[in-house]
Amino acid sequence: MARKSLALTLALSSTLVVGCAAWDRMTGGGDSGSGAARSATPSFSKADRDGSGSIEQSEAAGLAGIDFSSADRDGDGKLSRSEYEAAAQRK
Ligand SMILES: [Ca+2]
Ligand SMILES: [Ca+2]
Repeated sequence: MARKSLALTLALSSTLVVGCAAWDRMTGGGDSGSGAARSATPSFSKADRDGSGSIEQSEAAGLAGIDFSSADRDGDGKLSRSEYEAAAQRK
């Protein structure tokens, strides 16, 4: 009985680890691999990693030269293309 639950625990935790790694890859992996950090602000279409048509705060977090709170002029919690481009030029 004990052995069975241990195996189950192991299976669950390895599933979690794999799931987190996959999620990290999907979401861009946070700040790992920022070795190519340049000061140039990427184009809107590059910055919009999920293709939703706007830059969410999580997408803006990894962008050089973007101060999200001042860039979000209308305060809707995301940057439209015009908000993003204005902020990119303003720096
Ligand atoms: Ca987006
Ligand atoms: Ca906005």
